Amino acid sequence: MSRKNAEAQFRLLREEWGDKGIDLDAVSRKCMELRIETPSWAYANCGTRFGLVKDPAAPRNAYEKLSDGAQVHRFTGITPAVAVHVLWDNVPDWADLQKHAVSQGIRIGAINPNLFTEPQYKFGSICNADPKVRRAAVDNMKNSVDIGRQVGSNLLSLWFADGTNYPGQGDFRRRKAWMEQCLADVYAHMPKSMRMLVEYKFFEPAFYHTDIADWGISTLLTKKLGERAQVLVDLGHHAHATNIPWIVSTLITEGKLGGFHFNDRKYADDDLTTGCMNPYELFLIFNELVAGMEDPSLKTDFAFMIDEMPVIKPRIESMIQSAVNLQEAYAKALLVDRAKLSEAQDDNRIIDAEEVIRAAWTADVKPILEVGRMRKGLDPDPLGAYRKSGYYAKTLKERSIPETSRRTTKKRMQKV
Ligand code: AFD
Ligand code: MN
Ligand code: MN
Repeated sequence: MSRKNAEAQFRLLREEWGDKGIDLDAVSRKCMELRIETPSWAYANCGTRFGLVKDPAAPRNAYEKLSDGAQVHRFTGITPAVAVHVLWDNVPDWADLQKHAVSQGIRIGAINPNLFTEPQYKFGSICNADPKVRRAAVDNMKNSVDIGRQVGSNLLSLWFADGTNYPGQGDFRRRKAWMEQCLADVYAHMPKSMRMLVEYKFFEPAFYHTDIADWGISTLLTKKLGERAQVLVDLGHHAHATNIPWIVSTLITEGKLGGFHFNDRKYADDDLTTGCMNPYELFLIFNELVAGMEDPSLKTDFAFMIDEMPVIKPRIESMIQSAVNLQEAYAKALLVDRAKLSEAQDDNRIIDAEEVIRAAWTADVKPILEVGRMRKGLDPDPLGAYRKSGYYAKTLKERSIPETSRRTTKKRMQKV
């Protein structure tokens, strides 16, 4: 839509929603105040267990991943941080990597230790029967805490693949005790400014049981650890038909909603573009978040992160899509007339209550976001603006140099 049309549409919408007591200028401003982290691993060559899908322009190291991540923020204005995965993004000097990130207009976000790739974790990390492996996992997490200190990141994001594939393989009670001990050890190592987010996942890679399988165990663990341990909700980590908006609302009331790994899925943990399959559920999640944020008695410092593997999509474009889909869900949730909703709920007027939700869900929020971007000096169409920037062609040329000379580049990069 042209800038002029966007502004004209916005004026009409502002009148319509103004009559309902909703300030569209504030909605537009809040949508540009969203802060979402994109994951470094989304930019790199990635794949499925059936093979790697290579993009000749894919970043070759953590520096280039952050440069790519910076493009998403450059055009959306709402993704100022990139989460790192310590094993996959390892660099000799993390402070130097942070300097590079800042030079690109972003910063390093959540620190993700890797507790599942190395062979030593074959039978688990913090639930491994071998105390030496549990020790290695704890040291790995403490190292991530120290990296967080170095780069000024206050988020330690933990996901464990620990579980078993067969009945009888593991002792559930002992595994839970080991887990609690290891996490308490790491929690004590964190500076007061840091939060630990404990992510659950109901299956995969373990196929009989997963030690941190659902929001219940994550809540039990984080309640025992303390205030600065909270639950991380990854949208792809639930059995089908789970009511995630209800989980989100329940965690908010307990002060235990630490944040999200946003993505979408058709079947399992597919890590597809956020909002591509079930945008209504995403909106209903944001409806609970906005209701929580509007309640002064609740602590609502949520860490919004994307966790996706855009295997067959151009990676930067896919991240821009996800960021925009999140922004749209948030804009719609801000349009919910909460007073009207609550009255209808109290009177059991089910259809009226649903119609309040649907009025927000069916609103065209594009002009609200476009005007929000223009007011920040951004192009109203982030995807189109990125495509016109020529960034992909530039990196394709720089990075897809023939194998022979690539070695020198790699050596040069290692000197960095
Ligand atoms: C995998 C896991 C989990 C974790 C992510 C990054 O399923 O979502 O957060 O890797 O470590 O997707
Ligand atoms: Mn995740
Ligand atoms: Mn996952």
